[in-house]
Amino acid sequence: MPVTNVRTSSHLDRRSFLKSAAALAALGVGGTPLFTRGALAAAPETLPLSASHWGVFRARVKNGRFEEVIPWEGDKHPSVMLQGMRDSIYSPTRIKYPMVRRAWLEKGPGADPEGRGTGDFVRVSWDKALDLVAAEMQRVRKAHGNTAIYGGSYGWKSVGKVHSCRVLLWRMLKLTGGFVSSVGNYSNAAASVILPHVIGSAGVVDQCTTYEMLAKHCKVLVMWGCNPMNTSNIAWMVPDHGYMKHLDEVKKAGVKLICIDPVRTETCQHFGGEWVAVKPQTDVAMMLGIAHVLYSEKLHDEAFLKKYATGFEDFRKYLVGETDGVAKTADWAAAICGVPADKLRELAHTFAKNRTMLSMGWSTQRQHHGEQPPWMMVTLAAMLGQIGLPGGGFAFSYHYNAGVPSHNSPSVPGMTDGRGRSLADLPPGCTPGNTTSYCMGDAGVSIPVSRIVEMLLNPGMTIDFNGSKVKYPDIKMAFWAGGNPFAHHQDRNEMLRAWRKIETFVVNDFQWTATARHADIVLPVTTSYERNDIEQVGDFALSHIVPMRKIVEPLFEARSDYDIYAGICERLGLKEQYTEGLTEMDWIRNFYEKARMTARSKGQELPVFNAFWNSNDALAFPLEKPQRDYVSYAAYRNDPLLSALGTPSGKIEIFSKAIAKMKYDDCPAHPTWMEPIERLDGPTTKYPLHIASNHPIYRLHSQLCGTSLREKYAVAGREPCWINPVDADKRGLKDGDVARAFNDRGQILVGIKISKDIRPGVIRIDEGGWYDPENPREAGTLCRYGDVNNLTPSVATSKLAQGTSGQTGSCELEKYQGTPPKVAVFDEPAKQA
Ligand code: PGD
Ligand code: PGD
Ligand code: 6MO
Repeated sequence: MPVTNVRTSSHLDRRSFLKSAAALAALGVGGTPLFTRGALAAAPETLPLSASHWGVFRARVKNGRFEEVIPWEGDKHPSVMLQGMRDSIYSPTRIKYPMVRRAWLEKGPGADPEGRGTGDFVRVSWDKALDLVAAEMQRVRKAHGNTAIYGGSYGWKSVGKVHSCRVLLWRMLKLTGGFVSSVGNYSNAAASVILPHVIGSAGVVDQCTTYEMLAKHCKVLVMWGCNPMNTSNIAWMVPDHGYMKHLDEVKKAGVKLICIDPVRTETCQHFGGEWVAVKPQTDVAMMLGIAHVLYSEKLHDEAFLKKYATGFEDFRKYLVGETDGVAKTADWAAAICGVPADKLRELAHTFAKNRTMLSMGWSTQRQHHGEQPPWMMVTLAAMLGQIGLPGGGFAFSYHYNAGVPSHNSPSVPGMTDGRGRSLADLPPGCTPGNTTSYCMGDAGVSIPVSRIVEMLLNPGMTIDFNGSKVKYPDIKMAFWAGGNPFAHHQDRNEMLRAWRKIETFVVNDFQWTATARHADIVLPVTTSYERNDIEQVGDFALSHIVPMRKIVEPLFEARSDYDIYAGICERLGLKEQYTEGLTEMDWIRNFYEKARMTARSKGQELPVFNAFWNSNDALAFPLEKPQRDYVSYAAYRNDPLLSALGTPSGKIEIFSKAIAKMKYDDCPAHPTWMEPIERLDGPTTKYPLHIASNHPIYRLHSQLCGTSLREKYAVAGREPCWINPVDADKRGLKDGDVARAFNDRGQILVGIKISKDIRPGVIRIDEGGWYDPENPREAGTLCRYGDVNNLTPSVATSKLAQGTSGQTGSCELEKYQGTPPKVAVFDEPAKQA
């Protein structure tokens, strides 16, 4: 295989790094030079290097066509998802031309909103499409103001510092007047709002104690709804997949793995871990049961709680039932969580007697009252008293590539939405640094991101949000780039009805997702393989800077988001301000040069831009001992005064006065078990099966659903539904059957996959399946492919975080009788003219 001999940072220890540094110094480069060895000899141009959410790769190109994906030599565990990438360029789901929904084009904004999703589009020229968008933005702003345009545009887009389409959209919307934006995310909204009250930081994207330290010191690693072997396959930037090697080191060291999860995960199976099949959404009760054992058997660390935490006494009263008359004993917990009381007692003893790391993923906080599980886990870890010790404590990001040590590298800046604009670009009357919403360019309104449907349905309504109030604006126009709300948002049918209130919906994408199909104006964009960019490798590893080289010329009439917004700005006389006169390559060079300056302040000398770019190779950075030996909260443990936490008390807050002051009925001032609206065997739950809508193994959400990768997992052409044999037998279901999953919110078809690796009473239908309505005009219609968000509720986690509860929800399942309808969402829309 004609590959460049790249030395990855994971192989570049300090000694060899210094050796290669010396070699480069001999070439006359000043400072500490940084380059992979192979980079000095230019790699063959026929294998351009680029990067994606699935990893760094090389592309074999023949006659202008991307023929083969070759995983990068530096990626020791390349993701199978890389093999789906190519198809997103060439599959029938590719959007070829600018399209406008016929009713909108002929009758104007707001016409026949029920017709969205019927696929009745008219092809228009780029000039016409951009004229229409620019004019519609002006019409809406003039008639209703900037707060009538929603541009929150949540989504995972593609990687790359320049073509960050969501930021590019904001840049355009700010420059042209302003818009309503969003705060938070669908991933970890509840945890990232509660944890600052508890530990003084968002926690969810904090580096964790390195795997190397776990291998040395940890005895018990608890994966609490946490499956790194699936979810660390991808990254927000570019995954390094270094976790796999490290996980194996932990396994080899003999660390005991306990997986508390309704699914026996890949991680659990790989480790030969112990599977504790908890009932979903009952983790807080389970943890309270364990906490009660610790407390009643005096296994908790009083000295730690006294020195490093506040509020244990208030929590203790709740734990033993002094406040509500219910002692949260192991027996009490077992009746709720389905794990026998003896097992809870055993877990309490195991945790207390061994160096234990409690590692939680994010599914448990994407649930009704999702603020409570992370808070309770910190409380449990505080009771165990091992926080800040090597191999002990709690963590919220092992499933997200953390634990892999961070390299010493500069950060590469990316496109901004215009906050840093120059004086000449500021609106009249503004000076730099003036942060009023007018000068900042937005409309001064941001909603918690998952409240979009509630906002559309309730203009003028005021909601609580983490101690503040948010008033919903009245939205007439929405613009989306880089996200798929018709996959990611909950309660699809409620959403469909709400969307009818929008007069104009513009979507930029390269594939006919359900979102694009429900748009009024569809603008075809380039994939990241059809443009140049730059990115960093490893969200935590930060091991390389990678040139993302264009692999093929844009197909059909696709344009980059950057060019599209520049075209809209041109129509409004703002093109120069938008582009600052810079081309794609100018921006890439600019961002690289800024990283080069930052590196200099670290005593590192990066190659000049042309050398970097033309090397067709990734630039590697060194790994140093302090990063390899990182132990989370060690600084706090060593000096709680000097390294005080960012909470009001400077300590871990088991009771939060700040939250107490908010007086929310759904988020009390200490971790509390509260019944969710629905749960398995819940007191008021109507449907018998809990739906785990996990993150897919062969997709990133909905990305790659429209590709040939589907052949690896689809069952009878539908999204798979994992079900325990006990539940399948009860319903007469067999492997490979098509079944209808339904509840009061919606109905979908799925393909049955019987597995003992899922707990009885729980089915698993992964999020991100493309929504394929049988009759798009009718809310509640059957989804033919299996978009699980037809079944999930849109209820917020609580007034505190207003996060999504996508992992809440229950349904029933029945064998589909007759011939199932054909799946149509992976073909081009029906009536393009
Ligand atoms: P993606 O499929 O990544 O999903 O939801 P998100 O909307 O992020 O969508 C990205 C879209 O951007 C794709 O349509 C892709 O084609 C497009 N795109 C990619 N690159 C570009 C580009 O350069 N330009 C433009 N214009 N478009 C581009 C994810 C969200 O789903 C998240 S993060 C989570 S954590 C949630 N998880 C769950 C869950 O656990 N359970 C349920 N029930 N629901 C969930 N939804 C949430
Ligand atoms: P999930 O798959 O939703 O992933 O990471 P997150 O950790 O949220 O859930 C993890 C585990 O929790 C699963 O094994 C599930 O069975 C278990 N679980 C579900 N409900 C419960 C419960 O009530 N209690 C307990 N104890 N366990 C439960 C999400 C993260 O993954 C995010 S936010 C994004 S945006 C990325 N998305 C993807 C992706 O789409 N595809 C892949 N391959 N990888 C991803 N990584 C990221
Ligand atoms: Mo997410």
